Amino acid sequence: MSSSSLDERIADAMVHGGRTIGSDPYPWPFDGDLRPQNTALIIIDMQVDFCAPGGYVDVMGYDISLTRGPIEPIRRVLAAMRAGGYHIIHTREGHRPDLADLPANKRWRSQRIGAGIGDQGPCGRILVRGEPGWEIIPELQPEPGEAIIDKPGKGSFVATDLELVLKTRGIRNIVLTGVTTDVCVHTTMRDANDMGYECVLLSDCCAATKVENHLAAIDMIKMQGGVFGAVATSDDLLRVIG
Ligand code: C5J
Repeated sequence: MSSSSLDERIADAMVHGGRTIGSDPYPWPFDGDLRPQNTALIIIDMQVDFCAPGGYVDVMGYDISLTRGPIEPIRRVLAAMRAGGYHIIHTREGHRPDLADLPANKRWRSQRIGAGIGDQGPCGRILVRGEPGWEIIPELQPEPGEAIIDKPGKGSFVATDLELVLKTRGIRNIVLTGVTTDVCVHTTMRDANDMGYECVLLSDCCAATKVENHLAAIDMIKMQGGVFGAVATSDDLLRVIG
């Protein structure tokens, strides 16, 4: 780690080809150090259970046209970041078939609304690893070499090796996409931010099961000068890296 001051390092990054994207409430990343080697795209939970007919979100009665909205923008960002040699990470929310990692309260709450996690649904057992509903949707299938993080919770760090993957690969900038903005994406962003990662959320590459929650979640990020990081659109990113 260099002993130079933060201001010196930021000035150095800018002089040596520093790049930022147009984002709110500050140009991201904060120090202009945006490179394929230190930056990952994380695509959160773009699974059948969250974005396809017969999945968990559909069974709960929410409108999957909302959670399907980010598919095309994510596809464009994914193609550009793959082409640019950036790190690509996918996550999947799901539980062991024996449900040993499913907290009783999580199961109870889902059963109460008729979408019991672990129970049989139109796409197999809901949110259970290996079932058709748990698979990533065909439009955003991972390619060989891209890390897939299986998580039993809403955040991507608890009970996973995501931190080890990020550290091993030298990643410190994270571009967040996926569903849902207010639950798994936000939890992951908050945790990553607390761990010192420099995060940006792409607003059109995320969605919630309620538009107001999506908008509120975006607003929360931008408080206090960017309390959890920054917010941009896919076009803002593609203009710089595309
Ligand atoms: C939820 C998620 N909403 N992926 N999961 O239960 O956001």
